[in-house]
Amino acid sequence: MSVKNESKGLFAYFEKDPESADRHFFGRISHSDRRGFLRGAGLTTMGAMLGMAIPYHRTMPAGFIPVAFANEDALTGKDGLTLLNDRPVNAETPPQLLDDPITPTNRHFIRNNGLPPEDVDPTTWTLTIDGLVDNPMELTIADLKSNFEVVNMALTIECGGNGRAFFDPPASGNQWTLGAVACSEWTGVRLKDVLAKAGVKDGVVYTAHVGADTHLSGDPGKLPISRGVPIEKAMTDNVLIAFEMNGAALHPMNGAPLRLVVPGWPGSCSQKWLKRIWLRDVVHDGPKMTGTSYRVPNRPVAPGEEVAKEDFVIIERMPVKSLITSPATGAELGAQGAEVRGHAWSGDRKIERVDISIDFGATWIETELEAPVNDGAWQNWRTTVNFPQAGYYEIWARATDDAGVAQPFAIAWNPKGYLNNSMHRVGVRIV
Ligand SMILES: Nc1nc2c(c(=O)[nH]1)N[C@H]1C(S)=C(S)[C@@H](COP(=O)(O)O)O[C@H]1N2
Ligand SMILES: [Mo]
Repeated sequence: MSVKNESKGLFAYFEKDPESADRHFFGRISHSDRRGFLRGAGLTTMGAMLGMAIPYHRTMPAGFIPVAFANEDALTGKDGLTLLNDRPVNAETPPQLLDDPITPTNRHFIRNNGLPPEDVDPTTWTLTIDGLVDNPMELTIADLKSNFEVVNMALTIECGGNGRAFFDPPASGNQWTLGAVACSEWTGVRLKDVLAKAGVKDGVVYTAHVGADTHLSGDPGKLPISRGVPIEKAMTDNVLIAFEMNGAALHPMNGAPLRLVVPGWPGSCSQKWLKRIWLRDVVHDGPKMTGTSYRVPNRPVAPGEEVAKEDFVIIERMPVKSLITSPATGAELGAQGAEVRGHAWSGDRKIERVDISIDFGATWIETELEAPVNDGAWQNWRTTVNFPQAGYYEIWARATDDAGVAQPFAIAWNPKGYLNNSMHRVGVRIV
């Protein structure tokens, strides 16, 4: 079923394919001989959405959707996201809905490679730390909270494929435009503190992350995705094992009850529904670590060029980029005093300046740029613009980081459509 660029009502979605809708939104499994009943996490999710328990849930049929949700969007608990794919669920946020300095949970994009787990009870959830450690550990969320310092940090997560939709020739995969990026506030413990307690043995080079989601095939022996990071990255101060998002429980689609957050690196490093971190003496080779996944050619290539597999390298930091969150494309504005604002980020570097242009790049206006609230958070910028006369204008934004690297105008094409950091352009009418 193709649902690209369509935001569907929950009812429409359930009418079309009630069983898969059930599975995706509430984790309910129906069997051919027996109607499945909502239980565990699915029931918790539905209850949370209703704001109360459902006493007669046992007699609620499969594919049933409470009438109280009549006006809910297909993406429950999310507001205004565009659904790019429904199996697995992938949804991005339009730029103008990313206007907040810190991204609210209902505006955080969703990128799933498989089917989210059904049982996400935070009281029984455990995280295993094993592999090349002195003391393998199995920790509950309560253990994490009581044995390690709990920190709050605003951290940017961007999918490696954000911007893929603009590639020509096109690259296969989710056709993300601009909105597979967010900067929420996460509460958790530092990965480095947990690894230090476990005791990192000599010879460790990489982490390996395992989540509780199911492969699309349903095969319990297959992981949908398992990535890792070099141990040096894992031991930095802003890599968190998070159990809260914006001061509340994680959203089920954003990894409840526990996830990694590795800011500035491809979102795929930030394992959701986190169950295990395994330390290895080789570069991790789990699903979506090998081949051409989250990799780019080791040299610039021409659009459409074939690249040998051995010439692909693992993506580490994400490139310098900015987003204009106000005004939105299509806005009608007065000529005087229009505020232009947005965010900028650059892997694990800081942004030094953000400039905008209203004359197709001929001249640039430096904006007021804020410092990040902490290391790993995007930076907010704004300025006020006066337009000389009525008409159509484009506002372009160009961020420059502290290594002096600025965003390009054109996309550096690569076969899998990663790392598109070309400038964001917004078209406005001055009336
Ligand atoms: N277990 C698990 N973790 C995962 C994924 C997944 O499919 N399964 N997707 C990854 C990818 S590719 C991205 S971009 C981020 C997105 O995080 P979000 O869905 O909370 O926005 O989660 C990452 N963590
Ligand atoms: Mo991603």
